This record gives sequence, C-alpha cells and structure tokens, in this order.
Amino acid sequence: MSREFLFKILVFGHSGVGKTSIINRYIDNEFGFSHVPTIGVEFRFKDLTVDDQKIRLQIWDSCGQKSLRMPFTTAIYKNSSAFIVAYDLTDLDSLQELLFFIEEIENHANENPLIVIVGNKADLPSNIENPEEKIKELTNGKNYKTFRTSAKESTNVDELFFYLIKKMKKNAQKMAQSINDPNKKNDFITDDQFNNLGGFRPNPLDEDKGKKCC
Ligand SMILES: Nc1nc2c(ncn2[C@@H]2O[C@H](COP(=O)(O)OP(=O)(O)OP(=O)(O)O)[C@@H](O)[C@H]2O)c(=O)[nH]1
Ligand SMILES: [Mg+2]
Repeated sequence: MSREFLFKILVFGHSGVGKTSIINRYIDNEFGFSHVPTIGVEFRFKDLTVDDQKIRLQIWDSCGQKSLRMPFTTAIYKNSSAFIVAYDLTDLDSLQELLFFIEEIENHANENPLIVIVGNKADLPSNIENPEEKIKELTNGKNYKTFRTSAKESTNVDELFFYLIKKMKKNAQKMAQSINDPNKKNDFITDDQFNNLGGFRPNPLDEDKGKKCC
C-alpha cells in the first residue's frame, strides 16, 4: 500500500557553516560561492518516492547569526521528525556551538529526537583534529550519527538525507504499529503522535469497517 508522508527537518548551526548550501545542493543540485545570511528561517520542499511511498520533505533552514535568529517554539521542535546540526570542519568555534543547538533540541523536542551532526566543507583542509571525537567529548559521550559533507563538491549530501528518510520512515512505521496495536484499543491519536508519524494518520478503525453496528 502506498502512503504519503510529510517529514519536517530542522537545520541548525553557526552562521556560515553551509546550512543553506547543503540544502541547495540537495534540492537544486546547485552551489553558490557567496554567503547570503539566512534571515529568520527559510522553507524548502522536496518530493520524492522511496520504496513506492510518496514522501514530502519540508526543510526548515534556520539562521546562524544570533541577532537574526528566530526563536522556535516547543511545538515546532515537537512537530519535527529530524534535526540536522551542522558545523564547519575548518572552524572549531562552530563545532563548539553544536552543544547549544543540541541542548535546545533535547530540551524541547519529543523523547529521543533524531539528530544528525554534519561537518561541512570537507573539500577544504580541516584544522580540527578528529572532530568526531571532539563531538563525543562535548556531548558527554553521546553517540550521535555524524556525516562529513561538502556542499561544494556534493559529497555525502544525498547520503545524509537518504539516511534521515530511512530513519524517519522507520520511526513513523513503528509509531503507526503501536497506535494500531489492537491490545491498546486506541481509537484516536494525539497531535504529537500525528506529527511523529510525519503527518500520516493511520486509521485504527479500518478493521471495523464493514462491521454492522449493534
Ligand atoms: N569550500 C566550501 N565552501 C562552502 C561549502 N558549503 C558552503 N560553503 C560556503 O560557505 C559560505 C556560507 O554558506 P551558507 O550556506 O550561506 O551558510 P549558512 O550556514 O546557511 O549561513 P547562515 O545563513 O548565515 O546561517 C558561502 O560562501 C558558501 O559558498 C562547502 O562545502 N565547501
Ligand atoms: Mg543560510
């Protein structure tokens, strides 16, 4: 059966790490050399079909510059399926700022948020020694999935989003199964559950269709 999913992905990171460039590479397969700071938040969409299932990605490209940042409400965090937190492989400050974004997500999102940490500008010589180890130290040994990308050379960008799609689909399917568990006798789902399902509302009453009343 083919189902439609809407997955919301929030992208965070220090100014200039390449958030907009990663998204532009993924959606338009384009790269620009100039840095035009994102103001507040910009929305991008991508439609694709994976395993015969139609998926719409809604990507929120946030602003890195503190003075131009838009504060996100808890509801925005809770309604998101995944989070990309990006840093620049040539800029240690941007790696250290990861912690701020991760804490914001962990404090506001639903339990066990899907977070991927992305070191961008892999085409340039990195001056950070073993960034993945530094991230582990910074986050008290937490095992976040990491990627090294280059928006410029299109390295690992498709792989990053493909990983997220697979994970988000799995999470949505798990949630749908638990909601449809006949032992739980749920006949409605909460808004949080709805959003965790990527906007897919399973109908636990399907099996009752056709049954005559009384
Ligand atoms: N060499 C190299 N440069 C990159 C790469 N990705 C982005 N850049 C450059 O880095 C600068 C900043 O890129 P943006 O994508 O605008 O950065 P951002 O994180 O969206 O910045 P804000 O919107 O201000 O938060 C631009 O000059 C890009 O050309 C990359 O993979 N390699
Ligand atoms: Mg930007």
